[in-house]
This record gives sequence, structure tokens and C-alpha cells, in this order.
Amino acid sequence: MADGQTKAERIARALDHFSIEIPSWGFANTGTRFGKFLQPSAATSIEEKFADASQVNALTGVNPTLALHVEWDLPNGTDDVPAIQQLERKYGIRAGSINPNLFQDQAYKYGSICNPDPEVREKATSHMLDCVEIAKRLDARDISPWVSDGSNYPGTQSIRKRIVWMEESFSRIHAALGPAQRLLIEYKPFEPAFYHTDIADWGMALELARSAGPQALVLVDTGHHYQSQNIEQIVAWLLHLKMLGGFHFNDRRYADDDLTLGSIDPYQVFRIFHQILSDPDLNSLEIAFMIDQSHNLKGKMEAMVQTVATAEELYAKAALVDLEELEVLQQGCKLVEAEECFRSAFWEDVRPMVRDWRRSRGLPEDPLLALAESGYVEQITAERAARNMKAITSYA
Ligand code: LRH
Ligand code: MN
Ligand code: MN
Repeated sequence: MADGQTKAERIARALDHFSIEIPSWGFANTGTRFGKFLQPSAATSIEEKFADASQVNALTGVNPTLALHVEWDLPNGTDDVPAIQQLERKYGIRAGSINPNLFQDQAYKYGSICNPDPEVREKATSHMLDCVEIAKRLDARDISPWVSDGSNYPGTQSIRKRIVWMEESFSRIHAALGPAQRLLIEYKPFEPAFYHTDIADWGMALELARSAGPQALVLVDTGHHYQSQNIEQIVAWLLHLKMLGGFHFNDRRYADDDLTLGSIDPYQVFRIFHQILSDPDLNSLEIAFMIDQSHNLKGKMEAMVQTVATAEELYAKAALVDLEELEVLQQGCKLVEAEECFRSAFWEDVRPMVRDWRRSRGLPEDPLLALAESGYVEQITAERAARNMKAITSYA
């Protein structure tokens, strides 16, 4: 490489600084909006989610935090904080991003913070303020709301008024943040709303973050874009503006499919990672890499370990792009040479070097194999099957 480092050294340096947060909901019986196929090994409680996360981290070494969805994981709000703290200690996993839930309560039929009814807006805002408080007590940095609000038919809602209501709500949330906390605003073009979604794209999320205050940033969920949208360009812009707070990683073929990272288009993930790894301020970037996936068919544990291993491999590939050489080629408009320089890193089989890195850090070389050999899935299947089968019976 132009900087004198070997490929293995480059990969080791990149992976030593890599971590990715796993979502509590990735271990539970989640599925599609048409239903879900219950799994005997799925987590049935917050303790089981922590146990699963801890097992994934033991195998991969790069998942020290667990994203929590407040409605699902802390149904009693701040009252549940001591129980979470106990689980943190027991399983050696810290609470990660705190996700408010603005989409399940029946009160949110016509919106949460964009609802024309001020009482509903207040309910939604106070839920987010509770989330800030939960995050403070758990020493969690990020509060990451996804606002599902929107409308299904033209003319049925005032898009303009709803912008103002969002600005008001986010300003209040921002004012409640502690000095080290951040508000990460997620966008999504459609679903559940099918005519307009109040935060439909990165431009809207960016403006809302700017109007909320300096600790508000944008969260990019890779599944939340229209077909063929250039996500790495959005990432480049957000990096340029210093407004990129984090990612929800997953893959998609059609819409918000929540499939395994890199299963459909690994080159896109590589291109996104390249934008980050080529940022001039790389060492001071604080970007929350998070997984947001829901597996209806794959085993939850296997899918999570597979995702993390894939993320490591794609990050390692992106670390192999020879940035100095690429810059010279780009500047000289050597198009084919530049493209080859870029994508030869993508074609590199980094798996042997990633395995070496894992071994040198005392981790299993092949985390998926290690999971299979550990017997963990069989153990949790035996422990949880009865509870899950009961649910299956009542579901039928
Ligand atoms: C919405 C979303 C959002 C939610 C999660 C469960 O599609 O991406 O991040 O919190 O799914
Ligand atoms: Mn998401
Ligand atoms: Mn989503």
C-alpha cells in the first residue's frame, strides 16, 4: 500500500476501531407486517435479549452495546431502569441507543408529534422526554426517534402545520438533552404512511436536526430509501456537513425489508464504509453503527452473528482502498484506473486476514462455526421452546 502498511495491518487497525450495536428486537419474535413465524429459540424477555447479545459479543468482540426499544424493553419507562442496569452488570453488555416508540399506541392513528390534536402531540413529546431521562440514567448517549407520522391521502393533512409541530417537539427534546447526549433523527420515505411521510428523506431530517440544536444529527437507515438511491452520496454530504449521527444497517431488495446486511448488495455497504474511512476527520468521527434487522425465517442468533461478521468483512475491504493512489487517479481523471483501484479492494478476499485478526484478539476465527459448536442455540431452544410454543399454539 502507498502508506507502507501491509494489508493485514490496515485491516487490523480498522477493525480495532470498529464496533456495531445490535438491536434488542433482532432477538425477539418479530417478522413482517403480514405476520411472523415464531421461533422456539427467540428471546421472550429483556433478560433473554441481553443474554443473546452477550453471546454474540463473546463470539465477535465488537458488539458491546444493545439498542433498546422503550415500549418493548422498558414498558414501565424509568421504573425499569434499575432492572436494565442489573442486566448490564450481569451480562457485560451496556444499554445502547434508546428508541422511543411513536408508532404503536392507538392514540397515534393520525400521528404522534404531528397529530392535529395537541394532547396527542404532548403525549408523544413527553414519551420522548422520558426516553431522554432513561438514557441519562443508563448513561446512554443516543436517543433515536423514528417518526412514523404521515397521511394516506392528498389533502387530508396540513403538511406545513406538521412541520412546525415537529420543530416544536424536537426543540423541547433537544433542550432536555445532557451535554454528552445526542438526538438522532431517522427518516423513511413511506410505510406505514403511503401518501406523505412527515420525515421522508435526509433533507427533512437534516433541517429538523438543525432547527432542534447542535446535538441533533441525522440517522441513516439503509433500508429507508427509494430504489437505486445513491446512499453513499447522502453519507458523503452528511459527513461534509458534520451531521451524520449514525446508521441503522440492513439490506433490502424492494422496500424496508430489514434483510441481513450485505445480503443483496454488499458493494453498497463497501461504498458507504469507504466514505467514512476516507473522511479527513476519521479519528474524531462519532458515528453510531447500529443494526436494524428483523429476521422472520433465519434463526435470530445465527442471523445476528452472520450480520456482524459481514459488517467486519465489508469494513475490512473498505479499509484496503489505497486512498493516496485513488486521489492521484481521481485528480488525473484516470477513470478506469481509479475504478479498478477502488473496486480491487472490494474484490479482495479479506476473510483470511479477518480470521487472523480475530485470532490475534482472542476471538473465535469463525464466529458462526463457534456459535454452532457452542450449543447455545440448542440450549436456548430447550429453555424457551415451551414459552414460545405456547405462543405458537395461541397464535394458531
Ligand atoms: C422503522 C424502523 C425504526 C424502528 C425500527 C423497529 O422502519 O427502521 O428504526 O425503530 O424500524
Ligand atoms: Mn431503523
Ligand atoms: Mn425500518
